[in-house]
Amino acid sequence: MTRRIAEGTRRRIRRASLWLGRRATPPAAPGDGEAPTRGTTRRGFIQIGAASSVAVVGLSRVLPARAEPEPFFLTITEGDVAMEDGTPVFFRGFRATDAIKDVPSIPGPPIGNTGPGIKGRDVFAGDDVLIMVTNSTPRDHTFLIARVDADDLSPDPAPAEIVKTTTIPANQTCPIKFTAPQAGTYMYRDADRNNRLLGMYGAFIVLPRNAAGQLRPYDPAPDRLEILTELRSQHTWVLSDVDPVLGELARVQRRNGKIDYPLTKITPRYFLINGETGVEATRNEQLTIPVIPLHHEGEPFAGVLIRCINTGVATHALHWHGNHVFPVQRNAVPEGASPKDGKIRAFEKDVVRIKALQTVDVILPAHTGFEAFPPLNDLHPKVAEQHFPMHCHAEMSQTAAGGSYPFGMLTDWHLVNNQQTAIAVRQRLADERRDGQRRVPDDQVQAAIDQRVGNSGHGSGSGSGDGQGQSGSGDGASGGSNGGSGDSSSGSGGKG
Ligand SMILES: [Cu+2]
Repeated sequence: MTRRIAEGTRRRIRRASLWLGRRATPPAAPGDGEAPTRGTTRRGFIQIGAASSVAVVGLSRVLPARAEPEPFFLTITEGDVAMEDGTPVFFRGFRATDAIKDVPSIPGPPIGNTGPGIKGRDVFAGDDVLIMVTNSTPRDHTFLIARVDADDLSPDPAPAEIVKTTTIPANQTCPIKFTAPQAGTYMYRDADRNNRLLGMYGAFIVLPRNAAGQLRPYDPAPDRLEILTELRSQHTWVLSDVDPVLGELARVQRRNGKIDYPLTKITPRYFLINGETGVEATRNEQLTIPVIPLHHEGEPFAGVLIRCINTGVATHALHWHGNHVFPVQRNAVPEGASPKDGKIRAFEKDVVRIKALQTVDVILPAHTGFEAFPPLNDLHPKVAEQHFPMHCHAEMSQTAAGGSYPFGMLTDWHLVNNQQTAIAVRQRLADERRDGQRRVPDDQVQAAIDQRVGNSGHGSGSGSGDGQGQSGSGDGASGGSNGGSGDSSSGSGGKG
């Protein structure tokens, strides 16, 4: 499952080395916290860039001299959010203070730019950051940003606090002012575990200060893995575990800031990426889904950065079909020298394990898996667009509500032959997403329910393992529908 780059094929070594350098770099000019040392402009991270020289166009912003920071505004609220199967789940969470609807946003509004493109205001390492947190609930809450590398199970985790746990009293607004830490992927949250599980979290993204306006996860330094080419885009995946029972406790304990519900009782039933699952999570090209123009022979190596944040209590194991990924940063710490032999390497991973409260940033290369066959060429039926799933390998998180598949922690990624196709694919996904949000006429819903009830109405409790024919004919509706009743009866036979 885990291999060093150096143990792959010769071609893999050559290509991977081109892209993820393993040599020490000359020391970077140390950031003095005032301004980027190279270049005077900053820009939001681009959605697609054919080459970095092209990519700079149009998105430049001039760095102001150290002025009072423009605040981010968050409001703590609560309310029902419908899950994929229609179940309303009660959440405590954050929303944008100027949001029109007073319901929690799951995940909370990001602080910083989550990408792709410009999705939120950039925060650079060393910036002054001001977050105005309004608590619109009748109970106290807390606000915390901490680098965590112990998981939630340890009795007394000792996080490195970036923002110390700050109490936001009921019905009050508190300014949270701090200096942005080292570049990386962080989470803001209520310090209380149950409040976090109820939805009180969001992404906090800090960009490197000395990357000369390029999209990189961190500043270069001799003791860090060197990334030789700029990344084509970045994405942020906020992973959520949702336990509706905890939500029901919160619903009836409005004034209680800390709900008494031990970790041993927590049973998440919904698992989300950026608040979504199912078909919605495979169409969200605005936020979640990389649509990556293929890296062509002879071009500088290309990939996208995916920042994964586990807000839950379960350990998740993300698996990208179609290619492997390179974790380059964990808990906002770049991959560095191995304590065993002092060497700096990138590990190529099929599945990436992310424990509770951890963040892992991976690079997904913009090429087809090297073992893929037949090779991609002009005769290949998928030459213009390949599309692959990504899902969590932790078994319970592949479903919703304890068994509804595939409504778990999943999404897709697409590899396309050029930028024109990338634009077309994004447009198609956006169209499908809009179509999927249209209300289905009631008679069609009823017809679907009738058909479903008919198909699955095989007799229960008979325990007769070989009564497939009878079982099939017992399904009034499906028995009459077509000759395929054998399919459903074999399913029920297997169950019996
Ligand atoms: Cu898999």
